[in-house]
Amino acid sequence: MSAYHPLSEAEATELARSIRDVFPTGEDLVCREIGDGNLNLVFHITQPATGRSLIIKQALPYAKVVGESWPLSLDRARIESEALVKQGELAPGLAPRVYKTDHELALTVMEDLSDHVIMRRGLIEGGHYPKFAEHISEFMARTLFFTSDLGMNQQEKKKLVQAYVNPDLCKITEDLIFDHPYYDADTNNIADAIRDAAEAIWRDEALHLEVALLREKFLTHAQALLHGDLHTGSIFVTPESTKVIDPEFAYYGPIGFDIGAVIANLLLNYAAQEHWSADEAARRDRRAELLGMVRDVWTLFERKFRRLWDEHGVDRVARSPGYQDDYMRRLLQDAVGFAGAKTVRRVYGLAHVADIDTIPDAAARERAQRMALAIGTGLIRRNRRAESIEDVIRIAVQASGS
Ligand code: SR1
Ligand code: MG
Repeated sequence: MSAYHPLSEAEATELARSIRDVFPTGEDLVCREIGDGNLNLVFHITQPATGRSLIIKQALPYAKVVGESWPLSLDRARIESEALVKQGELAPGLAPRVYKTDHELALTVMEDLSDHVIMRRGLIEGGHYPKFAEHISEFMARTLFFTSDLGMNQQEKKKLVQAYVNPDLCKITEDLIFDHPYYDADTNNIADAIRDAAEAIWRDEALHLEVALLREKFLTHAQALLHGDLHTGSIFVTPESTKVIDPEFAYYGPIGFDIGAVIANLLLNYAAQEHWSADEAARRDRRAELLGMVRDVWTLFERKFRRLWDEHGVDRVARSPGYQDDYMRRLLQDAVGFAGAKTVRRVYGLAHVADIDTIPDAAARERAQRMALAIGTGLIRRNRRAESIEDVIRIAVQASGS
């Protein structure tokens, strides 16, 4: 196939036919474009006769959520496919298999995970994922440690920093997470009912200082190769399995950004329980479960990251007494701050979350939005003073009034 153009379903089918690992026989294939994200085309191709299937993800040269007026580099598809392969190597079983990449067509052919559910949908529908914290902490500890100066040769790391320079996608984050929610930007999408809460945030200069400090870390702190967009829409789950997808925002950044993304999205669902739990008792139980997941994600991550450091640390300086403790304290504080910023932007920034937006009852939706903002701003205010993951739990419990 030739130079870049968005594939038709017929072209996607032809391409799929060449993936002999998945379709060794010539029976008919059925293709559907199922992309419901913000940026890309996603083709789901099945072979009804054998039950085999795969996914083709193709980048568009603009942000689908906005249109052609927002151009985006196709190089993000190369970054995504290389990150998928690297994450699959570093965290076996926790990323989809990649069958083929085509940089010219800006696409990746990968494992179909339709036997899993997107975690955001699973949580909305009340699913239980008892192994999630174990899996996601493993994914983050291994991918972040082994791409950092702690876990790999530092000159080789500089080459990776270069390979993963991702300016267009970083710019989306810089604007939509660290800038636009803090003034009356055109991109914001603010429900009338909570405009007063957004305006209060626009006036809060102490909060703006904390966000500026977090943004500085995002801009300058090339600690490890991040996933870069690790929300619950980028994670497929079953009760037994977890697969992390969509690392198109991958770049070298602060480790706490990925951890904060996971925590923020659990807390957004926590706030959304204003609607999704059937009654007060169910709500109390579900929220306790979600906070247990938040606690476990951090606690297991910390334990695993420290163990990797002790067993695989690459140099002498990193064994300086006190350095590991200081580093882990800073990771926690960064994670708390980034979790806060990621929570706020999902309430009235450009891209919201279905957990809250699909709440049909206006009053419950408004309560959830206000609660998420209270949690998000609480985390941002706390970040540099956070001492333990219990600080996060306390802020969430206080915001829910329970
Ligand atoms: C224009 S893209 C909007 C958001 O979708 C992605 O998942 C990222 O979180 C981005 O900020
Ligand atoms: Mg995505």
